[in-house]
Amino acid sequence: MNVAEAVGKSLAAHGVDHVFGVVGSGNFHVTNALIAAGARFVPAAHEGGAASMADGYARVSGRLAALSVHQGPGVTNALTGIVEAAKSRTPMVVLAPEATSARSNFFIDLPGIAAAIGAGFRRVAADRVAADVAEACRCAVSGAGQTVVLALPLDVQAQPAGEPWPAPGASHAGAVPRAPEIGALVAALAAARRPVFIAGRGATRAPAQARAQLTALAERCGALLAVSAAAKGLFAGDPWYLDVSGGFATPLAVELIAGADLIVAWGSTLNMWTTRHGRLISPGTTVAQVDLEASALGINRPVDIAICGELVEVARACADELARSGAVRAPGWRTPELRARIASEGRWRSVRYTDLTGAGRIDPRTLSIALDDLLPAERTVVIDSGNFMGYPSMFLNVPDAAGFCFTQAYQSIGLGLSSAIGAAVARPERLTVAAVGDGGFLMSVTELTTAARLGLPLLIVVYDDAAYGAEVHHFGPHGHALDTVTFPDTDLAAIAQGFGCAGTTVRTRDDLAAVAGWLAGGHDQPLVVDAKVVSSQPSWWLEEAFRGH
Ligand SMILES: Cc1ncc(C[n+]2csc(CCOP(=O)(O)OP(=O)(O)O)c2C)c(N)n1
Ligand SMILES: [Mg+2]
Repeated sequence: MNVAEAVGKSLAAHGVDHVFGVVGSGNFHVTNALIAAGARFVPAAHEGGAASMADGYARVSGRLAALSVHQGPGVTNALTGIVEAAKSRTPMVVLAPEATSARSNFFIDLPGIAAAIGAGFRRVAADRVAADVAEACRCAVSGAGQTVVLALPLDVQAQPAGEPWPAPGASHAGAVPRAPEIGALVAALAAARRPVFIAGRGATRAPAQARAQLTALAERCGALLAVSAAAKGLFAGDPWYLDVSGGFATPLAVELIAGADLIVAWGSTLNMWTTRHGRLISPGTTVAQVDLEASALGINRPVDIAICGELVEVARACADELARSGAVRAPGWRTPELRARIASEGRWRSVRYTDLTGAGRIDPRTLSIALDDLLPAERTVVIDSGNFMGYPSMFLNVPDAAGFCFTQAYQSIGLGLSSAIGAAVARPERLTVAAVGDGGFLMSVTELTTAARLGLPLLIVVYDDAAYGAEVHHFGPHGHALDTVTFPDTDLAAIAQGFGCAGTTVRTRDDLAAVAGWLAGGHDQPLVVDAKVVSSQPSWWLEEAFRGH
């Protein structure tokens, strides 16, 4: 067996069952070896698409994903998607062939690139292939997760794999952390009258366990439940769930979070998005943070109680300790009145607004609410970046944390469509809904060919304002010329049909009958909805975004 074959076989043995990519000479053999070992290869049109597909697949399936690209330009084409994955700590291995001679046209400084984007790096050697692959996989899946570039030097790939296969002792087990000191948090939980839990991306690594332990602890101490946008859906269906804290928070969530006397962040760093630049947390509120990584503690704001530990274990230990102490406590603010308020005011669709639909354009709120009514509850919602992004994030319900894929760690537009394709591959039994802007859509439109070829149950909703709306709303009020950020109207439904997808244009609520028909028809062909949206209003979440630049 040569090195390329051994790498593929070894990755499959570590649980890689899907590999996304574009095949060239440098990754031909390793990709085929993965397929021969049982993995499914999903070919993309462009490496940038493949990277986001692998990222979306890993996020939604909770499994280790692989990306396979050609050396040099294959790697650089994929970079933006890899950066998003790396910043989000997506467990992903990038199979990156490496031209080792600087005289090769394909040469790039691969370790330098990995270092520059915050990805892990490992180079396979012929005499220790299985151990190198095991180490890359271990780094990818352990702790908070990591995106790892696995360099496959071209001259090494063809050599015989010198090591017996599989390597003895290869294991995924990470170091067992010491039980953290939880006394201060238990005391704060026992004393609090209006606690709020905010769960973040760290809680989505093991969402079922995190939900179970956090809701049990919240019930014991009368806490309300919120999430950062990255963990939207984690507590779906719980009567004390306030949905997202931050830019997308409902007025009721804002009121209650600001009224908390204790906020506990579980796997959330309480960044500027989650706290509206700190304004959501009132002065005098005790703030606690639980995180697997010591470096994350207090990174965005000072915290009164910092605990480095696995949040499921910490929550369980806190609940045990509160039970042991036998403290009988008042329900805090878990009263029937507040429960009724959360039921009636806790979702954006119950907040009144003036419907601006007219003159051939639909109000994006009306569009989103109508879609929420129309689409099956079992859905995966994937969001691209742009001015539009709050509408689907706020108005589309999701069934659980895996039902929401928010690729915003790098704030890139153009990743949403491919992330959605990966999500749909991960959960084909659920309808996947990609919500994108027209700018982001056109940036990634080439992957419609992949969506059509795979016959995915995928609804692509384009919030089409014929502009880079984010820039229009940011610069327009200052009187700047906007020619560089507005486009002529484009018939996106016709473009979709050209790729072999279904396509329809929506200008009014009634036009959504085409979506209902597509849903009823079994939807084995993706549908692109070109929703010509009203764009007269800037979004408040966008203003938050520009404050963070
Ligand atoms: C790759 C990339 N290029 C440019 C930007 C800057 N940018 C942020 S939002 C935006 C406009 C996006 O337009 P569209 O997808 O139509 O969404 P809209 O803002 O109109 O709702 C741009 C260009 C970015 N974030 N990422
Ligand atoms: Mg736009």
